[in-house]
Amino acid sequence: MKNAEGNKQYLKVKAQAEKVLENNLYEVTLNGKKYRRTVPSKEFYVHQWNWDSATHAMGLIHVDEQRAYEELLALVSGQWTNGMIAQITFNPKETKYFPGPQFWGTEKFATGEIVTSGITQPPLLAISVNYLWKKAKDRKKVQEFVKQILPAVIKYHYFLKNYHDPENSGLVSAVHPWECGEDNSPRWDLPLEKIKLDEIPDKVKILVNKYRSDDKLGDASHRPGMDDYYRYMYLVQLYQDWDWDYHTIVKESPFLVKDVLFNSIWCKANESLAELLSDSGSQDQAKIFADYAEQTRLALRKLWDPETQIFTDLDVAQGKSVRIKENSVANFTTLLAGVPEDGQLDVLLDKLTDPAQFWPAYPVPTTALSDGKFSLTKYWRGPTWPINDFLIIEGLSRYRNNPRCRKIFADLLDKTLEMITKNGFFEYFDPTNGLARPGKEIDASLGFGSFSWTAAIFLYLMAKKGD
Ligand code: 2M8
Repeated sequence: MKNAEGNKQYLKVKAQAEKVLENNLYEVTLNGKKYRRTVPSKEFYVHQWNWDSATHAMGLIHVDEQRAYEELLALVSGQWTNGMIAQITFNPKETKYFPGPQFWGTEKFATGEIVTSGITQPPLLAISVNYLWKKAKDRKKVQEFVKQILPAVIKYHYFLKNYHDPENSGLVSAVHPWECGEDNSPRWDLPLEKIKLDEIPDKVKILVNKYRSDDKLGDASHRPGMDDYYRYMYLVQLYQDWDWDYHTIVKESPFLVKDVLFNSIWCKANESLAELLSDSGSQDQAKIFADYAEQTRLALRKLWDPETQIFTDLDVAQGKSVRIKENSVANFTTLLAGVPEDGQLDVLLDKLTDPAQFWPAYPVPTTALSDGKFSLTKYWRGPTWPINDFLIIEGLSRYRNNPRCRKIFADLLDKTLEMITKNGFFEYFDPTNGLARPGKEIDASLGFGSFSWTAAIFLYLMAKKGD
């Protein structure tokens, strides 16, 4: 959609995107202070999610700068004393989401009334703060905002480094599929299979059977299976039993992975933090995070598997180190961290633009179409997710001197905007036709509709197109 008519259409959809974010705003007073947060979707995800919020702010900065700041300040408001910023910051008035606050045993780590889950998510926060810093029009306000939020971001990065990479490998470990963000990706099949269902205590299964709610709201066949949920909640139970002590969790957990996507974001986030610190005149501190970034980039390069020609995740639970050889979208997120060089870059781009693998009508699917594990509808096992497109578009823009990257960047940007324009703000999409549900009317959605992530990414990409 490149003509004038198309541009008019985009502007209409832009206004709709703003409306989605407006409707998904909620206000809550905690510890005597008012917070404004954006929920991913009022249908199910009724709390604040970490990497969703970091993305929301990157869309909001183009429509309401103050709200973008408040979104991130609300996100860090529940930071634990060890520095952890959680996957979920709960809204105490909401009950429809499972697992809600009562299932985590995290009350004693709460900041007064601000209760969170016990794990984190891909650390997009510093990338988002740096983006706000660069884009805000009111320079005085953004300066105040950066000054206010920086200590929390620094503390969060030290948390990730010290507790999630205690061996100083450059790669942080994720302790839960929910921490990775792409929950039921085929990449976690192998590590999860090792948690045998008969090892999981009955009380965990009973709890899941009784309280699980996502499968009652949407189409259950699109969601992770019951066996996945038993394992997810078993891990939550184990970590509660270990009192959320991350030294123990990282040493003992049956699930521990070096996730390529998480670490690509980690690398870029450290670069972003270094830039922010350097712009604020803290050169010495900036160097620490620039070094973290470089260490991670080098470690990611070592994940290249010559046989499959993929940057592979590692299963590192309980002292082992096993490559996970899944042909997934995570491979391309390495662009964000400037990981692929020369020969690898061409292989990666060949894979990305191959219609039989990752370049159907509406790329980029989460799993290669040619892969036996590809599913058209099952959550993180096939569909196209705007967040992945966003990460890859950002990654490609890093290689803007390369003509091929420039071309793919422009194509993917247009295709993602078009997909959302044609269908609306769904959680994810059928990569083969861009519809929200194959063969059905659009209102029967893939995931939930009026999704903040998708709306924010639309706003972000519109701005990127104009850059
Ligand atoms: C999904 O994950 C949550 C658990 O965190 C769930 O399925 O209940 C994922 O898509 C995750 O990446 C996302 O942040 C969250 C909210 O949109 O939903």
